[in-house]
Amino acid sequence: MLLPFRRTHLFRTLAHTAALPSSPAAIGAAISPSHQRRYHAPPPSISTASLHHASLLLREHHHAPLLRRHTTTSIILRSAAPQATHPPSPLPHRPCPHCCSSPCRQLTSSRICRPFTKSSVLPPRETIIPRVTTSHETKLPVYTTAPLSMGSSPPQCQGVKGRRTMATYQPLEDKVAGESQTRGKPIRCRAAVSRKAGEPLVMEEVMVAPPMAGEVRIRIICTSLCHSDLTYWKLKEPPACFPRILGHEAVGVVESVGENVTEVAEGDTVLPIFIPDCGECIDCRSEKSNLCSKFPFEISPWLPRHKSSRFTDLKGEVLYHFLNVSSFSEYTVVDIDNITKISPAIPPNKACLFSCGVSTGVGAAWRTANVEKGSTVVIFGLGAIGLAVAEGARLCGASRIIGVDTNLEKFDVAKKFGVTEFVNPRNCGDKPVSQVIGEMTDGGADYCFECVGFASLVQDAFASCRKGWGKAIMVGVDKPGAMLNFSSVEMLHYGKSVMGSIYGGLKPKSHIPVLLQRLVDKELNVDNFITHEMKFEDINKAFDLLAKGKSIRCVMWMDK
Ligand code: CXF
Ligand code: ZN
Repeated sequence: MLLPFRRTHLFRTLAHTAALPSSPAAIGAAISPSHQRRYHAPPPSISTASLHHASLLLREHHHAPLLRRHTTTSIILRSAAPQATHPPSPLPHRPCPHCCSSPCRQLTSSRICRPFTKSSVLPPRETIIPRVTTSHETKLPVYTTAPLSMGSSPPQCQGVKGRRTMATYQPLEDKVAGESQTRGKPIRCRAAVSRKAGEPLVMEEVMVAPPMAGEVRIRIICTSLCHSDLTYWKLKEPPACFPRILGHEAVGVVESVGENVTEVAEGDTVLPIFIPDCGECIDCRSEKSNLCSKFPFEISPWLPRHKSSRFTDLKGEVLYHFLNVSSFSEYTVVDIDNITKISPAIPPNKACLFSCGVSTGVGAAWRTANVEKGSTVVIFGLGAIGLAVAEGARLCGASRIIGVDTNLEKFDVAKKFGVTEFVNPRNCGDKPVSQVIGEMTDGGADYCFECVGFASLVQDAFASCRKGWGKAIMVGVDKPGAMLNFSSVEMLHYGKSVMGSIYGGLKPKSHIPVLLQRLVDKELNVDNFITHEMKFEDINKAFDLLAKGKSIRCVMWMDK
């Protein structure tokens, strides 16, 4: 075995059988009507799309061979020097009576939230995190309460104001002054237009109309490439449509706002985020959901509020929007419900990652799964999303983070994100990977994340969970129409859960400021996600790198 990391434990899995279910033959039985009544379960086969609340395509293509089982001896390697050292804690996972049980306004350094210091830097899921209010004098977010102080850094109730540790990105402010001159007028700018499925994007000039009521026009500073862009670039059938301006991970500056927009002002730094957060509907008001029902999320060619496009090419032909963002353009228009104001102090190349990938993975561990301190986590697929789940699990204080991937090179990278142990399904002999995980964890993991986008892997994740409380969380997105099959008996008898997670279960306007504060405090590390940075005009190179599995995130700068 040529593996580039030290090993303290190298052990062969034994021939004894673990109690976990994993046989493909056991999978496929229909869920009985009585089960449906009991668990409010969907009909016999559960649509993966319904678990994600959308028919979407996201496939980590370079993971395609994941989980093929081969006949060589199963070898499990445990990394000797895990990045994250989180001793298991017997402490219950509940709010600290001093400062977390209700929104805290007055934290001082003497009132530290003890249960979450050191080993868990994210607040427990049940902590109420209010939406951020903004101060137009300072143009910086000011938090109404302080959920940000439960880490190892000193508590701070007053948001990011006055404690910026990173230099403000100056070019944003230089340009802001002139931008009001374009208010109310169409803007002619460069965009990378996807004109035909799978063909190189065309860098061309386009017209971006002024924002309509409830919308915001943004000058993009940085945009990065996510697998969903690749998926919808390649897809030939609906919901794909062309010509389209793809891109949904970005950061920018508000150029102008439409009628009735008061939440942001010209010059504010913002993240456009594909998930809306209106703050008013029953779902936005509930802590249990991030699925706004005012503008239910869909893969639409239009902006959500007026169901129309703000883009045309120079011949007057309409260009379609993508995921409510369309950031592969120097300017774009986004609904205010899809905008989160952030501090201009956050370096843009890092900030843009929070529009999708990093937040999706970290949120899946924090908000969807609610990983507790001392937990054992398994991540199927060590691409960008899987690595972000690892980072989230580490922040939540997980003790063991087991990465499953067929690509050995991923293991070396994954160590930097806190993955402590690795399983290569190709080396599991004739044992199903769930059996190997069952043996490693003495009965199954607490949380198993599927981050590739294969329905069959969700079943493996489910089978790798501990009976009684294990949760399998779907983060990867399989093709539309893909179905999940679970044994009715196993589902009934084992007491496990399967959960869908879109945007990591995060409510953008409440939770992104929490994550960004972790970034500022250097608790959340995103440096290792950025494998490439380039000029916007080199966007086709970025597509190529991601398609070949050579990048985690390519960040493109508009003005470099
Ligand atoms: C996807 C998740 C499903 C909807 C489209 C976007 N996430 C990230 O790219
Ligand atoms: Zn994405």
